[in-house]
Amino acid sequence: KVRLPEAFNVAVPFIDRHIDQGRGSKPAIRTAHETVTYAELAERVNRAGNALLALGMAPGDRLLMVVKDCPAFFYLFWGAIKAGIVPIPPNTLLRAPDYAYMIDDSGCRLVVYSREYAGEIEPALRQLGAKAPPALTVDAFLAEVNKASPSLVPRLAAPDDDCFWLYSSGSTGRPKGAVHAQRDMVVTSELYGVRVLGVTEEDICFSAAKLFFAYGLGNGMTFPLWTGATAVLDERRPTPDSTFETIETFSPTIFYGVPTLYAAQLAALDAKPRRLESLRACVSAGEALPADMFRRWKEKTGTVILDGIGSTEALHIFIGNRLDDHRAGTSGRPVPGYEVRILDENGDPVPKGESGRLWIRAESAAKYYWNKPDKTAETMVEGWLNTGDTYRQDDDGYFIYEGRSDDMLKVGGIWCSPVEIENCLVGHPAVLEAAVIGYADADSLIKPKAVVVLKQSGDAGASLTDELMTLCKKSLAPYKYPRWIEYVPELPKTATGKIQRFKLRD
Ligand code: 3SK
Repeated sequence: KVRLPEAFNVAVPFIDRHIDQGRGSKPAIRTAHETVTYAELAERVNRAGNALLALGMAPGDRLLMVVKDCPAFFYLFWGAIKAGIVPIPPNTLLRAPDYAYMIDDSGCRLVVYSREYAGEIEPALRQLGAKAPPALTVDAFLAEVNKASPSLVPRLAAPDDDCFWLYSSGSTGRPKGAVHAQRDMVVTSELYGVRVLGVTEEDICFSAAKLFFAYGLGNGMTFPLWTGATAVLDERRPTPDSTFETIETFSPTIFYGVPTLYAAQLAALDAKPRRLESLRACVSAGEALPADMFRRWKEKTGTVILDGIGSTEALHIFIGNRLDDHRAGTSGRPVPGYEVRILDENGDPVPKGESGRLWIRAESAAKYYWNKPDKTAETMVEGWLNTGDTYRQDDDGYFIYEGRSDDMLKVGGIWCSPVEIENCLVGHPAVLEAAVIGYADADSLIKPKAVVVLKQSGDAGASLTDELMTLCKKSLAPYKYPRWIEYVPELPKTATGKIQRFKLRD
């Protein structure tokens, strides 16, 4: 168990502690535009907390922060927490209706957004009309920060008190606000960051997975701040070129990616070698890393990729490979401090080697889903979390991912609901019905594939396929569009009319 005082504020050990420990002049954050020391970070966090209070927020209020990977993300997140305000950083790739839903569902008192997202946030606010809370851009917020006082007394809380939320998507229905407690970031940073990865203050951490993602939040913010290391932030869309350039410029010691990016990086390394020798470890999560990719990366870079599995609800990786204990093609073994069970449909443990549903018990687990008691009861049972993943263990105890127990897909490491893509496709006048399934691409990574029934079968053709793909790209978060569209005369269904996606997968 991770021990914490009865009354504390988690911003103190993550931010202020470093000043007392003599790290004031050390870089906490580096970007292509600026370096922020621990002393500057502590001061700006205080100013940000004071600015939020001056803008009318009170302890317990929620702040929706749709912010790119930049130092202001840190100021807002920690300033809110230090002032007792609850920050909610959603996925920044969503569309206006998604944000309208989250603003309304969370009852947030303020929205702060990077100006790059104005094209989605402003229509979301307009859609809410009189119900919309005040909103301002990060630039406008930073102007308030500059005017605010540099000292802020931390608002005391218990380790179990609400601290921040992350929205998690479901196979049907709307995203769920997973409510995390003050304790949770300490637990993930200590159990996975320190005890599995061995992050120390000597490390320089670069996460291509963005901060809004639970995986990126740990990799790129809480692990470096917990250990007094340096976080490298890159606001650009992660591509092989952008990530290699960042690695060559800042010499990180740990790089965190997802399999889709590692696949693209491997292809780029075939064309042009890059200087990656600063890396002592690479980490992957979001979807299972194919064994072949692990081998090719090691061959090309000399570094291993430590694959692991985590969740928004658990906050970070709970089963993972380690530098001194890894096996390609597996998610590794349970992170010390996490309990893991594979259960059959009756809730009994399966014999070793057999597949079943993965349940975990985690001190970092979300307390509940906001406003969703039924979903909370399904997922969080007597202290255990139902991950929704099917797993088996090999003879040596390594965990092997076998797929989802529902129809959800992970695309580039981000959850994607087939129902949402299907709803978008049936919005096209030529489409009668659609089913979306995961389909493996040339790198064995899953992408959405649509199976479509048309109103008039003669309409199928390349131009309709282009139209449908464009419609999805425009209406949905861009990673969700179907990479392939197949036309069929009818879809397999149950007697009650439910689409049997598993039959299409087979
Ligand atoms: O997808 C994962 O494996 C993951 C890992 C760490 C934190 C969050 C998630 C969803």
